[in-house]
Amino acid sequence: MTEAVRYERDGAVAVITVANPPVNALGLAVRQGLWQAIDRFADDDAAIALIVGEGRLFIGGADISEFGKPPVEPYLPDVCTHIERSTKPVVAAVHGPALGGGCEIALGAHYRLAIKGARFGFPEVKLGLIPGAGGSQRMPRLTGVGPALDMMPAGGSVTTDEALKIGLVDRVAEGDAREAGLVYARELLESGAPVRAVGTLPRPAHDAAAFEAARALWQRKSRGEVAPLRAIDAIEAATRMDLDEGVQEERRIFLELMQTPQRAGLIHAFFNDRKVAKLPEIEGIAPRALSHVGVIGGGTMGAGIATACLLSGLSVTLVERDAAAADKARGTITGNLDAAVKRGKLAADRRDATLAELSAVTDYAELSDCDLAIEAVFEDMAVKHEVFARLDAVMKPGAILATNTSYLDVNEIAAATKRPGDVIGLHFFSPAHVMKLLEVVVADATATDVTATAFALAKRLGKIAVRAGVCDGFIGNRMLSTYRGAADRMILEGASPWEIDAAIKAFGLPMGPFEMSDLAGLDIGFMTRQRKAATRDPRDVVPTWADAMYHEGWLGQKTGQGYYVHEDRKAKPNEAVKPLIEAARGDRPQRTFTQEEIQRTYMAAMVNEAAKVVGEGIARRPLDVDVTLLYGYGFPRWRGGPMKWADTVGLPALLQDIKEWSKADPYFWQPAPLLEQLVADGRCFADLNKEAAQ
Ligand code: 3H9
Repeated sequence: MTEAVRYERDGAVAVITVANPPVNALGLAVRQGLWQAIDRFADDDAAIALIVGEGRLFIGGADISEFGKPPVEPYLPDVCTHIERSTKPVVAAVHGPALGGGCEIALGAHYRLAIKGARFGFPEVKLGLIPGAGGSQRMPRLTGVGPALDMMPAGGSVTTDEALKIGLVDRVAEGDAREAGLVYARELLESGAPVRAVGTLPRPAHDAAAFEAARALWQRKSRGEVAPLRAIDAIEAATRMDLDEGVQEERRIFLELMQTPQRAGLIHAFFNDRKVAKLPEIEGIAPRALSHVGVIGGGTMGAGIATACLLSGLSVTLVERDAAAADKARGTITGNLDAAVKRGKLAADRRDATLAELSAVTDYAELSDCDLAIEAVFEDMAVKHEVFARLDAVMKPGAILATNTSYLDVNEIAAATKRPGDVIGLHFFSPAHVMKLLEVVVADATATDVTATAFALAKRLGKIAVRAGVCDGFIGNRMLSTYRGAADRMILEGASPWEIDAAIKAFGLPMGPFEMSDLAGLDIGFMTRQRKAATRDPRDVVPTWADAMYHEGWLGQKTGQGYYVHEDRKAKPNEAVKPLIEAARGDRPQRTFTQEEIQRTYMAAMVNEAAKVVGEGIARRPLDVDVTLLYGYGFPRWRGGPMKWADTVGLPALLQDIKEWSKADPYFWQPAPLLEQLVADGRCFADLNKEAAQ
């Protein structure tokens, strides 16, 4: 037996314990251990076996860190079959999550007991895969194809009660998995319960309409992602094939998906979600205590931040300039909380108590008790200075003063206080109670425990925090302004906004840059251009047609027209924009763009700016850029992020394109020094991520 699996006897019951912290993943040692345990069970006189997981969960699935490497025997599908073919009954007692391979081990057993609070799920598609150890074949045999079609293409899970209802488990119990499992196993023994292999159950009925509906749904929803549709194929195989053949077909699809860049991108994203908060500078640093948060400004952003804090159990004092504005902010937050109840994010019976934790006031003095204040007022340095001076005067010693600015210099804001060490940027994304990203902008003087507190706050709010340094736009908005610039240049050269939007959506983003302008409001871009006008390099390109649209009052969705005419929730290209673009193009030579050229130009601009962001230390690692774009800008997760995409297409080819384009536009297409360095050294962004982890 390996150390990762223990075998012991409790009377007639052989207890097989998977003990592979932190999540009992089914790595080689566990697979070997389970195989040997089943052999030992066959050889000794125990009458029934019980499989349990040690620690806080049953089994978190296959060992993801082994993916991409050559598989080593015993393979997981064979382990599950080995369990199922035991000639004496095997029971699985599941507590906490049983995910992917974990669920498949339970399905290999003959009886399944769920401890209240357990969850059964198949998250494989979130890793670009499908269940690969018989799950797509055994679950439909137990539950019919409907529940499998609901769960597997979505990467979803069910609670114990739901699992019982659909027949995935036989019984639900409370308490300790081992104890409850022993009781159940003994009961089965006493009743003479036979071996009952799921794999020998008849094939599930083929419900053509259900498959058609599932395919239509996932063709629409998956936006280029292949795994959800392949999961449906695997489930369908269960209706046509016997178990062994079906398991082989499932394995074939699984191994095929294992070779795809989508699988690599999604697994890159999975590990980055966890690595992004691992920063040497805050390791072992205790965060400051947080229970009461002040929010300054009750507009969309301030109200969203207040909502996010309330939803995570913090008390909030929101300051507005007068009673009417404070009332309005309270109204917005109340609406947000009601929407959270509807979306199942807040229990209906917690709604009033949550709202009671909010006070909307007009006097800064009421912030004196707050542990943290987050400013979300107008983006103007003079206004920020005034707010921070007032905060400095009223906040208690040790309190953190944060700004939600999306581009202003946090060092300059900190200078308005006598405690720059307590000042940090917390850049939320709108709507702040929904969007997952939080850019933590660490200024020159920010104390490390303030940074640690920002990361702890993000975790509490259920957000993903990325560390950023100070520069105009930090990581995300700085990159946005560059790739947006590439789109504007393509327009001047002959592409239409609608072609660009279509190409970017085909790449996998939910929206193109011009749809985004319409959503955000064209006034936002106009203001940014105004702000930058004084310092703009004369070689830079200004989208004069967008200025003209602003002056026409075409601000996008809120005025009914922008790049699109918005009517009845439908958007169609706004033909009236064409003459404005023609005027801006003047007598520039025009050309056509293929979708691929548009995507490559846009992406090259994004990656080149990102390489500057990393090279200057604004982002610590390429993975910080990837996480920022995934969670704040809708970058398709299955591509892993722009840096992962760049590694996949190859940095030398990308640099070559940039150098080629720089002949015509040397100002915009300045290759990032880091990109040139990596190409010269024959390295890639993944190498930088690895070095940072050492
Ligand atoms: C599969 O099963 C395929 C099969 O169908 C067929 C195969 C042939 N492997 O998330 P946490 C690490 S596909 C390796 O912070 P939590 C994680 O990186 C798999 N490592 O904990 C982290 O490491 P570190 C299907 C894993 O309590 C540490 O464990 N399964 C794995 O918040 C703690 O993780 C999944 O997709 C793994 N499977 O949440 C489940 N899982 O400390 C993926 C975690 O170095 N996992 N790690 O940063 C999860 O959803 C959550 O981790 C879980 C625990 C809910 C289990």
